[in-house]
Amino acid sequence: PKRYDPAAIETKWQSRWENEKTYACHVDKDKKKYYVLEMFPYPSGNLHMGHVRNYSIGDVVARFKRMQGFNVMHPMGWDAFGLPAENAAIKHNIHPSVWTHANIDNMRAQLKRLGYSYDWDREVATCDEPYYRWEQLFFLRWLEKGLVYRKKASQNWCPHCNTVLANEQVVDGLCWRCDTPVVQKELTQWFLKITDYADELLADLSKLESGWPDRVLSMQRNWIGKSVGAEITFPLESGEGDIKVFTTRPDTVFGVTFMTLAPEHPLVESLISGKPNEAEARAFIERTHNMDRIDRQSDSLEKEGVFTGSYCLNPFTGRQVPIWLGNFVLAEYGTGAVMAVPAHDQRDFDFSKKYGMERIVVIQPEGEAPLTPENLTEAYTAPGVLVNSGEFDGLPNEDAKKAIADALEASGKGKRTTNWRLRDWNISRQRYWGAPIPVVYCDTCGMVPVPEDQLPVRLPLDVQTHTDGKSPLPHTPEFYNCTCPKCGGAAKRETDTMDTFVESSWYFARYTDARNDKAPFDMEALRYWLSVDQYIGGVEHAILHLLYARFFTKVLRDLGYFPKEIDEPFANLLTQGMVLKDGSKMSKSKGNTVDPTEMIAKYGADTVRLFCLFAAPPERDFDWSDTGIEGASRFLNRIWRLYADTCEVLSPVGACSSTAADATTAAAKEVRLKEHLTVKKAGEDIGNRYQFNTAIAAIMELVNALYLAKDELATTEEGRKILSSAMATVLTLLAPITPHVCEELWEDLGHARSIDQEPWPEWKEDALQRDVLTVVIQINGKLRGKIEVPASASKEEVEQLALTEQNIVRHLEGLTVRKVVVIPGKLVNVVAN
Ligand code: ANZ
Ligand code: ZN
Repeated sequence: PKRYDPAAIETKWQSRWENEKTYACHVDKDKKKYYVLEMFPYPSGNLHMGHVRNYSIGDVVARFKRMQGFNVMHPMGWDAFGLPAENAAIKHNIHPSVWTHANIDNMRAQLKRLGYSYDWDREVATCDEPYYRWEQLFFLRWLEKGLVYRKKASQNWCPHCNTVLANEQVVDGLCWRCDTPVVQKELTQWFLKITDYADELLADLSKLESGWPDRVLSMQRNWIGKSVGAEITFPLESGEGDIKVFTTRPDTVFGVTFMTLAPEHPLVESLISGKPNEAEARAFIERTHNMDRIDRQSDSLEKEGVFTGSYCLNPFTGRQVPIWLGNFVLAEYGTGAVMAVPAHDQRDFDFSKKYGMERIVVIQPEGEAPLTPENLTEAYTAPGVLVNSGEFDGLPNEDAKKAIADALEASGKGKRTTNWRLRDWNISRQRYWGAPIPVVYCDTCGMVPVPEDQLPVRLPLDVQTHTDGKSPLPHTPEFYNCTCPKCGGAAKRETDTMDTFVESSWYFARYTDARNDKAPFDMEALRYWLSVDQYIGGVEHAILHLLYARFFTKVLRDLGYFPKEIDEPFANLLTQGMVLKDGSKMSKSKGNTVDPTEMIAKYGADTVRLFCLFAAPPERDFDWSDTGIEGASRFLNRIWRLYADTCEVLSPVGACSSTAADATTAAAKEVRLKEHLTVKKAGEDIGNRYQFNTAIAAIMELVNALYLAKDELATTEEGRKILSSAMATVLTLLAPITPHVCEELWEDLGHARSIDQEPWPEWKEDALQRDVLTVVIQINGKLRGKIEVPASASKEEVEQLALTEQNIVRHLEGLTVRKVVVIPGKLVNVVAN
């Protein structure tokens, strides 16, 4: 054939795949399905190398599984609502919709130019009404079930983006998008009751243990944050009311020397008012209130507090306990009040040191010098036996937890409880470019859901976008003015839109029947395709996106939209590493990005794909390197040349088609052995562990072996069979990785069928059998020589050959052989003295 011209070959095959809808898939109950999915991109404008790596990994899996005979679904779409579209609208005076769709068109073309085997008929864009309308339907169902509710709450607010941020969108006190310091603001918001599912979300992590990385599982576990303990009631000294605390350590209750309340605690006002340090307390409250909520949870927070002037009483001892306010106590966790035990809790210890509070040791380590308030240098948090604890003295503290909880329940002074770190999900955003929340507000009827037959509530496209970044919806009467569905009177639409994490929580299911305009899903399609067999994406989504998608799966199952048996969305998860440049993350601001389009223009898509897969195992970060991509390009050119050198003598046979009878010479045997070893290794490396890099390395070795043997093999009929088979194997194994060049050479060979239709090759046991084996010889455990023995040789024959080997004979001179151990095919150890 001609010179290797990647661009020409690649565009030829890409248009063929597109015209013939090669990768379209359909439910086929006679075939086993495989659903492989990469996290869909935000249409920011251009693909970056991280995308290319992510999708290249997914594409190898998809193509590999097809070759293994699975009915593969491999879809792609766009996570298309969100803030950057609005920011671009402001900056470039272009409508968010125009900007988004232009970006989608550009990025779709880029994906097609990379030759990914997507079923484009299933493409979805979440900003399009045929997609988000179903989300509004879900919202109505949530309202009916009480799964969504409105609540006034102090929210993280980004003054620059003019929106509420979820806790996880606040990074070190700054907005995750624009790095503006976040402030707190009281707002009425819509919340989804993810906490109703906390138990199941935690318990079902055990179903994912074999398919998800441990790291992600433990991040999810911590985020859900189950804490088992007790609630204890401390009556106020004034006799009016009480304070309830949540503690995981009821065993330390006799060691309480003060109480710490969140400054937002509802009792604070009555506790400080009229007290001598009221002014100081108020100043403290003001200061802490404006602090970032994430900072307040951080271990490195400088603990500060103020005395309220009021006291409560320890329910077990009657001891008077001063009530303080502390900046580290969170209003939304537990009861917003902490019983402080400075001898056994480090935060309380630090606090007591700073403000001079007493410490009482109530847990004593066994068999050690007694701890005293004076010799404590830090809180003692390890197990021990109770002291200074009345009737509970002498109990090991784990037993005391139970005994004290029992006593609390018997006396009515408290109870066992469980707390969760997980909070309900605030899904409302004061943004324009999102799915409208389908409710209206009527002066007479209050909040009224939009009736189902009036859905969708269309996001109006003819709006004036505001240069100050505010949502135009509350300023667009054509949108918000409406009639009340209940009473027919004038009403106003909700102008908040949904968090874009809502759209990405169910897209994987929509792909199963993406064009359905009667219902969000088709039950039969869901039953066939779900769960996703392999999900691939960045570890930055390890908590939120994955948790929300898991939550949605359970909710949609309970609402009857998903099959009952589906309770987890993603059976297997692969979190790929980053593509770095000179050891740091590629970013526009650092000016160290590598543009995939440029690389494709220079080397071709196959080379870019090959490099991304060869550079490192998928979970690991790797550095983009010019020599690396050059190397990948050289390898494909080398295959092309190998083919050009041999094509005259090659016949269009399948992989692993030569037989033992064809292997008449040593060189032929060696090539056939290598061919089958490579098939074995590549299959295992790709199939079991996604170790594409080592699979590729093995294929490279096979290519080297073919270069060495090709001239000799070309001279005989049998040799040509060996060569043809091995060449077919190289192309077949590489087809999922570099599909275009493999298709091209396959076609040039004269095959009628595309290489896509080839089954994944199978190695044969007989081909792995060597005629001659290399055996190493040790004398008293030291390596002294090597021999080649026929594979058929008996232990006795091997021993005989070993003892007559020159070097061995020399080393044994003057010694007596005591024992010879033969490990067939490997080693002979001679014991002599
Ligand atoms: C007394 C005690 C003694 C505690 C001791 C610990 C050790 P996790 O595991 O995270 O659930 N706490 C309770 N509510 C809090 C709030 N709103 N803000 C800050 N801290 C709070 O932690 C539970 C423990 O954190 C509770 O147990 C309480 O301190 C504190 F030797 O109670 B502990
Ligand atoms: Zn009304």
